[in-house]
Amino acid sequence: LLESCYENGEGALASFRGKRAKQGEEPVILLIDDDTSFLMYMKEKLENIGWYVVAIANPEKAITSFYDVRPDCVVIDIHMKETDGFAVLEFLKEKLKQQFIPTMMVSVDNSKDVRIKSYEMGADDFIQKPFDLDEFIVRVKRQLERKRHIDEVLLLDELTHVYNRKYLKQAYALLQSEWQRLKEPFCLAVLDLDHFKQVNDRHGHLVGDVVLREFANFLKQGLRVSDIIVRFGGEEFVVLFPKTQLSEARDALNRLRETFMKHTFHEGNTTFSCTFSCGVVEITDASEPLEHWLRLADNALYEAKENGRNQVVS
Ligand code: GH3
Ligand code: MG
Ligand code: MG
Ligand code: MG
Repeated sequence: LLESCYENGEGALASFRGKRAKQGEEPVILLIDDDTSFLMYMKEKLENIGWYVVAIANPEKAITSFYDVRPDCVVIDIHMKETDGFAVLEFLKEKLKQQFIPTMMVSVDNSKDVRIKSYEMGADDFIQKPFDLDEFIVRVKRQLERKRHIDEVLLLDELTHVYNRKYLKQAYALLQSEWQRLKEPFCLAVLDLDHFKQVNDRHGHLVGDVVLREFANFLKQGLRVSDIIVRFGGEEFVVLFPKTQLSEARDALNRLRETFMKHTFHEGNTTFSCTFSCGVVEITDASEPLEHWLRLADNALYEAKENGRNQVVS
């Protein structure tokens, strides 16, 4: 039974989803190898050090589950029964263009040709089987560090450390492909600080920056780990709410709005507060481009501003 779980990937994915919902921050390693006893061994060892491991023996299943897993590193066996590891790497190439996910090839064949081909095809590392577990771990760790660094440089907003617009595109693409399978609604909100120009004019640009940072932290604390927070530009933020209906998103945003308006900022002897307005839409058809939904959310935001600000319009 265990073997068949690994074989078709279903069991591995189901338990993974359960765990991911609880935690969320630990690195996720996708192991693709036709040797199920090797997978079981590796899964146990790597989970002992706190990584999430999705171990899949069927390369095709591994490819189709790629978007669910959202791995931080992919380890691919080269010699497998049906598809070889290079074919898997080739297939992942397109997906890996959109986001950086390090790949590590493993093989009993340590010939120069196999090593060269691995690197030529874009693999980030190659390790011969059987390997020393400590060495394997340190080499995967190194790849995870590279990913974290690259993501930070490319995908995080410098001032607020939430995601930037580039990441929004990636995240929407991922949710699009999930939507194609499950047709589950999700939501998108545009949030804009009210009269933010006045904050800058009265208290200076640096205080304005502090407000932006605190607002971003507010969003992080008040929303789910799975919600995707983006600084879209200036004092405008976008939030994607996966697996969320409109009423839930609206409630969450209103809760946030009420706590944020009560928050006071201190500058010298003066204290002040700040509010935001928000437009939120439910994405009922993710085959539409991101821009379509941004436009609709923007219209709702405009309405919120027109109606007196400090409100959520859907
Ligand atoms: P509204 O309620 O209609 O949204 O009014 P507003 O004043 O917030 O809107 P407006 O678009 O007129 O002004 C946005 C201001 O945000 C102007 C700009 O100086 C400020 N801003 C944009 N980016 C930054 C930033 O990175 N730091 C600081 N301190 N201010 C910024
Ligand atoms: Mg093999
Ligand atoms: Mg504004
Ligand atoms: Mg604005």
